[in-house]
Amino acid sequence: MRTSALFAAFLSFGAVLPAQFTISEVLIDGPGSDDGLEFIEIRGPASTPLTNYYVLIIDGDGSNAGDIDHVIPLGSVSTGANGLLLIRDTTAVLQPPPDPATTVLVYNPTPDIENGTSTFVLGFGNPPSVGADLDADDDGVLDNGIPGFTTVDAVSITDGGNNDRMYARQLGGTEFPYNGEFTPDCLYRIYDETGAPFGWTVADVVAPGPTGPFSFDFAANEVQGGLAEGYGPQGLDPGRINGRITLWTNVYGVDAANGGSQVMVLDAGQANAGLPYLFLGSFAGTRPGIALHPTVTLPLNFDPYLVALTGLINTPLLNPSFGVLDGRGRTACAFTLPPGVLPPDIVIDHAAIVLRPAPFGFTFASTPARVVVQ
Ligand SMILES: [Ca+2]
Ligand SMILES: [Ca+2]
Ligand SMILES: [Ca+2]
Ligand SMILES: [Ca+2]
Repeated sequence: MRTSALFAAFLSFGAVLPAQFTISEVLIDGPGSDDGLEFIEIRGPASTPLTNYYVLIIDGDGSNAGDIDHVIPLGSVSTGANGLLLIRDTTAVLQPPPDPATTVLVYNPTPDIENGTSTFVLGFGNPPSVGADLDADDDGVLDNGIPGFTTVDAVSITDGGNNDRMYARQLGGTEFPYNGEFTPDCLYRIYDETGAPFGWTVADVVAPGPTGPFSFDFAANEVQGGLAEGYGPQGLDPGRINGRITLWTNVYGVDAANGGSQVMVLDAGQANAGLPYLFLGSFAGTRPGIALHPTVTLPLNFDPYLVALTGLINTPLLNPSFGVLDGRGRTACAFTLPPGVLPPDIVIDHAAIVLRPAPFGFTFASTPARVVVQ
């Protein structure tokens, strides 16, 4: 990826959603039968009515592209004292149970939410009717937007089907290209320290029973967006404030034969604004990592790649691997694999550290982020 494209992605990051309400979590494909397992979590200001708000689900599968599958009215409820609304399709007890401060709205989508290519939309106004087709020619462009309806948040996933369509980007939201490995069971939002949206992640989930707890499937490596085993959120937390990771990635993997790039966005927080950072990587995993300071452990194990990166800064492979964080303590760095350099099925982890020049020290280590050579 060209540097200009990298920074275009970075600058648009987090700036597309000025809304006060956001979609924070979605489970559409639980283990076993989905009925009774599906939920959507909304996060916003505390104890605030969602008057005239709706969740829309737009089908993206082939000849059904653009069809409104579900219209879920939220106008009868307010967020809870913690800012959360949990929309559930059953009253069965969840594990772990939602925070008592969360508002729980029971709404059972019939039929169940489709597990393929879909766009999830949160907004207000006059919703379209169930069955309406907003993309008559199935070209992936909404023919007239969503007439009479104002979108405040949108996200799309896909199962990679031929002629499938995603609509979130034209609505100001985020689309996940097919990762080549798995169709996500869930979407999970990452927020920054201020509660502003930072990035979306997706995963498959596993659970010991029909009502959870729903763990991300790290064993099968069916996670993307910076979720990492042993660091940050390890599973869904419906009705509870989402956990944090500090290194987000835009794609699951890069192609071995053709090469490709993965953009990583670091959120080291306001306390680290203006300080120098360094991205490093390892082919040897994240545990136990390298202790740099009593409170700062780099989640990467020593190997020749890590050692090489300490002396090869800002190369096309990892760029810019060294620089200065912006006023919010953020930056972006791209890992770019040239064609034919590595065979498929290799996993590489990256992480970033933040340095204090004087007196010299380490103030921060990010969570690790994985890229899979596919
Ligand atoms: Ca489903
Ligand atoms: Ca169209
Ligand atoms: Ca259509
Ligand atoms: Ca949650």
